[in-house]
Amino acid sequence: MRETSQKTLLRALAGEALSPPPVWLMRQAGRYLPEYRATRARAGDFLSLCYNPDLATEVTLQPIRRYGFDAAILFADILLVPQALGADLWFVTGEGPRLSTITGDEGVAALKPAGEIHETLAPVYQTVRNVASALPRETTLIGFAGAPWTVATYMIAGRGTPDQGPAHKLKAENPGAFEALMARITEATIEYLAAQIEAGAEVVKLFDSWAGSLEGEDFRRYCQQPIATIIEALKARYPDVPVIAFPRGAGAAYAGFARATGADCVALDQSVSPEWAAANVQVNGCVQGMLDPRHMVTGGDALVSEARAIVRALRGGPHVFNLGHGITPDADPENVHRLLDAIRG
Ligand code: 1CP
Repeated sequence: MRETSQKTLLRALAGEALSPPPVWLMRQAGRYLPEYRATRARAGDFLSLCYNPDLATEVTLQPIRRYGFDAAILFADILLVPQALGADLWFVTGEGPRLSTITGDEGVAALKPAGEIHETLAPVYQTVRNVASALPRETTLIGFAGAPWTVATYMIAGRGTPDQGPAHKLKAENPGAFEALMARITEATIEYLAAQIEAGAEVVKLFDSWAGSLEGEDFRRYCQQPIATIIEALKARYPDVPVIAFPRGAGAAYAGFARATGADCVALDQSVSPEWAAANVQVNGCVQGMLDPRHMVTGGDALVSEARAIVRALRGGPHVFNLGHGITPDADPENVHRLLDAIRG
């Protein structure tokens, strides 16, 4: 049995203010690490890496070995759920993901039922089991999925888009198909995260990377509401498993997001200040994020002073140190050591 009491991440998510705060980084396993690039080359391509439990376990553990982060995040991708629902998925080197597109009712009708995703995703659950048994006992294992809106934007457009235009268009022109798609993704996400928890994930995170393009009532209906539905279903079965929600780009709507969704922790991007987050978001629970990932490329005194400013502003309440978005492939691995020294002193 791993001891919960030693796990700083679980303590912070439960509401404890810790000094220093626990730390992990979004995309901590990734192309900025030479050992990741070597393992990915062995796998051949990105999807083969995601579906190979031995190699996916290896890359999940690499940043833990190198840096001793307080949490490991499962190595997988948010686009595995669309694939498990029957979408075609492939990655174009140097460009990114490509999927078959959903343009109307037939596309949604052709998807598999949510209950049938597990055969495709079984290797991911095996990775979770492997990592859970290999982690140091002070390290927490985070599982994750994309939030329905963000996953829908990729399933509709077939790729990443600057303004999520195709998804907004389907939402406006065929709300029936759009809402049926959102409902299917929501159901599949509950299934997927429950299976990750059964396999050993101790925390789960929902990435709504494109929440920032939803305004007003759309934000409530298509970001907040589906996330609340997923959290409610998970809490009914696993009341003690904390959930982190990342409605990236939510701006002022970060305030109140935890209460509206039941999230135990809200992850914030670098557009908000730590002082604002302390006054408006941390009042409702744990917060995470905000350091601009560019500091991991540029380093220097600014990295240290910005990291310390975040720690200082949030030290009165529960805080998990993280970046405002994923670490980029051009980051210097040495800057991660500098960051950890600045936080852990
Ligand atoms: O070439 C490579 O090796 C692939 C790069 C890569 C990596 C390392 C992709 C392709 N996905 C991942 C892993 C990944 N993706 C993780 C694993 C663990 C970790 O954080 O260390 C996670 C949590 C994700 C989540 C993810 N995938 C998101 C949400 C978070 C975010 O960054 O906003 C999104 C939007 C994706 C889609 C995706 N997968 C990969 C790319 C390049 C993209 C973005 C594509 C686009 O919008 O154009």
